[in-house]
Amino acid sequence: MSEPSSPALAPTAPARTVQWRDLREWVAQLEQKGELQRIDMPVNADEELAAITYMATRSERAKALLFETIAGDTSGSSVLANMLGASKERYALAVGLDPDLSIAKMIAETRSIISRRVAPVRVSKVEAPVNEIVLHGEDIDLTRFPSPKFWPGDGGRYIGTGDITLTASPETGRINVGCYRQMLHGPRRVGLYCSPGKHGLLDREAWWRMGKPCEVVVAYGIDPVLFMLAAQVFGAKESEFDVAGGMMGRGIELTDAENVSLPIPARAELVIEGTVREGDLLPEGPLGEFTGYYGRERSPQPVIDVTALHMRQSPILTAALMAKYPSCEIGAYYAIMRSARILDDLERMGVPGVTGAYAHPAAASGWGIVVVSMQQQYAGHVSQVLSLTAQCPAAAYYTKWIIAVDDDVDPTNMNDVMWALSTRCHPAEDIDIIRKTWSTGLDPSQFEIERRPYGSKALIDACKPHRNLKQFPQPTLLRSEVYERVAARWAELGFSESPPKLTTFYKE
Ligand SMILES: Cc1cc2nc3c(=O)[nH]c(=O)nc-3n(C[C@H](O)[C@H](O)[C@H](O)COP(=O)(O)O)c2cc1C
Ligand SMILES: [Mn+2]
Repeated sequence: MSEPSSPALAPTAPARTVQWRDLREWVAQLEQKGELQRIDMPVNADEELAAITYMATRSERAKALLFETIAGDTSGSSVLANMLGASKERYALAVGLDPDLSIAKMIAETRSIISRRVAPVRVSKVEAPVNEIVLHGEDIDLTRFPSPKFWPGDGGRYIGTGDITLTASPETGRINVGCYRQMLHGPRRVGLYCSPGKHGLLDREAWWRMGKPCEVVVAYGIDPVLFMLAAQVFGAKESEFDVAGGMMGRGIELTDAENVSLPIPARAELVIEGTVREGDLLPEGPLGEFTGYYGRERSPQPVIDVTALHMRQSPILTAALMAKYPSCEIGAYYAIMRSARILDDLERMGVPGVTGAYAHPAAASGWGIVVVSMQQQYAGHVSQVLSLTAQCPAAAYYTKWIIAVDDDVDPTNMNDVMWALSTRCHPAEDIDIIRKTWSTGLDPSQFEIERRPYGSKALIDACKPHRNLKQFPQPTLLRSEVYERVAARWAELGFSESPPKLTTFYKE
C-alpha cells in the first residue's frame, strides 16, 4: 500500500513568497531546474506549434516549451506552451511549494495557499515593464504577433488562450480576472468568447444595459499564478487579484491604463486595452477543447475594439493547448486546486471522517471523476459523503463519477482506486445514480445539444461494506517488524533507491 491520503484539515503553513515576480523570472527558474525546453528552429504557428506541443506532452514529464522562432513573425515574440501542463512539479514551483511533495500533500498545502489574501500594489506607468513599448490607434497591428491555430478544425487563430481578461462591474466596481479565449479577427479586432454565467459576460451585459460599451484589458503573456487564478471561479464579491497575491505571497503589481479605467498588470508581456460594444459581433470558433473534442459550433460573438497596446521588448506570449490528458495545459493544477476546494467545501459542511479527495486530471482535466477517501464512522456515512461530494459547489459541475474509498486507499493513486473498485464494490448494490445534474454543452456524451446541460452522476461506494466491516478480510499486508528489518537492510540488499514508505501493516 502507498501512503495514506492527505488530512482533511488544511495545515497552517507559514506564508510563502515565491522566488519570482513575473513570467520571465519564472521561465528563468524553470530553466535552472531543467524544466524548460527551448525550441529555436523555425516553427509555424499554423497547426505546427500545437502539433509539437501535443506530441511532446503525450508524456507526463514533458517540459515547458519555449518556441523562440515563429515562422514569419516580425514582432520579436516567442511563445511559451505547456507552461504548467501535467506537471505537479511546475505547479509547485509556481506557488512556492516543494516539487517533491506527494500530490495529496500538495492538495493539503494548496488549501492554505488559496485561503490567503494579499492586495495588489500600484506602480507608476514609467516603472511598469509592460510600458517599454506603448502604441495607440492605427499604430497597433495584432496580426504581427504569433497567434496559433491549434487544431485542424479550429475556426481561426487564437491570440488569447493562456490569457487574462479584466472587466469591471458597473454596479460595484469590482474587477474580474477571467481566462476567456480570443480569436484574432484583424489588426485591432479580437473576438471575446464568454460562456453563459461567466463574470466577464455578466460584466459586459451590465454595461450594455446602461447603454455603454464595456471596457476590457487583456494580457496575452502572463505569469502562471495569474493564469491559474483566471481560470478558477471565485465569488463576485471576492477580489481575484487579492487571491493571486495570496498565492504568490506578494501583491500583484498594477499600473494605470492609457484609455480605460481598468488597471494594467504591470509585469505582463503584452497587454491590450479596448471596448466591447453591444451588437458588434463576428463569427467565432470552434476551438478544440479540454474534453478532447471541439466545443461549441461557430457562432457570432462580441469583438474587442483595441485602442492601446503595451508590451515588453521581445514579449513571451503564453499559449494554452486544450487537449486530452496529459497534453492539456490545465492538467495538474486544475486537479490539485479543484481537489483542495472540494475538501474545503466538505469541511465547511461539517462532514466528518473525510481524509482526502482527488479530481484526477485524466478525467477531462479533473472534471469527470472525483475520488473521496474517508474513515467510515457509522451506517450511512459513505452514502452521505458521496451525495455531499457530488453536489458540493466545487464538485457539482460536470463530475460524472464520484467514488468513495476507505482511508487506507490513496485517492491520488489510480492503481489503489481500481483495486478498491474491484474488491470492495459490488455494482448491483453499491452504485446510485442522480439525474438532471449541473453539466455543460461541452460534454459530447449526449448527442442532442439541448440535453447536454442536464447531466447525471454515478455515486460509487468502493468502501468495505459497513454491515460487514468486522468480517471483511484483511488485505495482504506486511508484518511491521519484518518491514522495518528489511527496510534497514535495503541498501545492503542491493537496492539503490530508498525503500518504499508503507504505513499500514498486518494486524494479529
Ligand atoms: C485556456 C483556457 C481557456 C478558456 N476559455 C474560456 C472561454 O473561451 N470562455 C469561457 O467562458 N471560459 C473559458 N475558460 C474557463 C474560464 O476561464 C473559467 O470558467 C473561469 O472561472 C472564468 O472566470 P470567471 O469565473 O471570473 O468568469 C477557459 C479556461 C482556460 C484555462
Ligand atoms: Mn470571477
